[in-house]
Amino acid sequence: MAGRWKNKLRERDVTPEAIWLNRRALLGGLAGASVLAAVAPGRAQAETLEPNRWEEITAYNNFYEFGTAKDDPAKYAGQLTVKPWSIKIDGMVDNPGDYALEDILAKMVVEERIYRFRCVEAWSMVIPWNGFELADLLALAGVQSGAKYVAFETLQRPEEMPGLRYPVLEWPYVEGLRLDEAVHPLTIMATGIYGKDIPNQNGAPIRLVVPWKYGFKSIKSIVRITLTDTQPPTSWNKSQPSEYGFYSNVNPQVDHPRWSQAYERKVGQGLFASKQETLMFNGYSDDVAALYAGMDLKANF
Ligand SMILES: Nc1nc2c(c(=O)[nH]1)N[C@H]1C(S)=C(S)[C@@H](COP(=O)(O)O)O[C@H]1N2
Ligand SMILES: [Mo]
Repeated sequence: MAGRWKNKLRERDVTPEAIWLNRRALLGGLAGASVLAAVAPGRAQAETLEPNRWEEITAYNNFYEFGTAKDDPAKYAGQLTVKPWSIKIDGMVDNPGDYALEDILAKMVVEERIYRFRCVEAWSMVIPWNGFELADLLALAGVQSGAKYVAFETLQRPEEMPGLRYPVLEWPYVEGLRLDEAVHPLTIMATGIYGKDIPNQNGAPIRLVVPWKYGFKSIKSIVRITLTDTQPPTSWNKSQPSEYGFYSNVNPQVDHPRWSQAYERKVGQGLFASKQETLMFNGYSDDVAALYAGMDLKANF
C-alpha cells in the first residue's frame, strides 16, 4: 500500500529503554526523533504519562480464565502453554486457515510492520506495547467485500485455565469489532510489553489492544478470528446486556448503570492521588471520532 509508514524494529529487539515512537506523528508521515516534539493535544495524555512499571502491569490483571481476583492471573497463568500457537482465520476471507504465530511474526518483521506504542489502557494502566496492526494480519487473510465485522475468540483449555470451572462468563471469551474499527491503525495485535514477550497474564502470546475502548474489548490469548456480515456476540454483553454494549467506547457521558465513568484513577499513582477526568474515546478523539460520525453513542453504548 502506498504511503504506509514502516520501521526497522524487530519483534525480539529487547531495548526497554528505547525511545517510544509517537504513533500519531508516524501516521502523519513524520519519522525519527523529531516526532517526539510533535505531540498533538488530544493525545497528550498518552504521550506524557509515564508508563506503568513492569511489576504493576504484570501483577494486577483481568483474565477471568485464571480467576476473577486481580492477582489470580499472575498466580495461575504461568502454566499456560503458549508455544506453539496458531490463529484460525475463517469466515469471509479469501485465505482461510490456521496461521502459525511464528509465520505471522516473520512476515511482519520482513514487511517492517512491527512497532512500539505507548498506550493509555482504558482501565488504569499506561502500557508500552509492541506488536503490529490488526489490519496487516487481516490483509494476509484477504478480507472479502461483504464482510462488516470481526469476531475474536480466546483459547479455552480447562487443564491450564482454572477459572474456566466457574461460570462467571460464558466460555470461550469472545469479542468483536466493526470492520472499520478493526482496520483502524490504532487497533493493534500486541505480542510484547517493554520489548519482551507478552507475559501470560497479559494475554500471551497475542492479544488485541483497542486504545479508545474499555479494557474488556481487548481480548487476550486469541485463537480464532472470524470475518462476518453480522454483529458478533461479545462475552460481557451476553453476561450483562444492560451494562455492556457492543461498542463500549470510552464515553464519560454514558454512565455505567452502577457507577459514574466521568473520573478515573491510574494504577500506581496512589490511592489518594486525585482522579482525572475521563476523556472521550480515552483521549483518542482526533483519531477515531470520525468512525462514529452520525451515530448516537448513547444508544450505541
Ligand atoms: N480472554 C480474556 N480477555 C480479556 C479479559 C478476560 O477476562 N479474558 N479481561 C478483559 C478486561 S476486563 C481487561 S480490563 C483487560 C485487562 O488487560 P491487562 O490485564 O493486560 O491489563 O483484558 C481484557 N481481555
Ligand atoms: Mo476491564
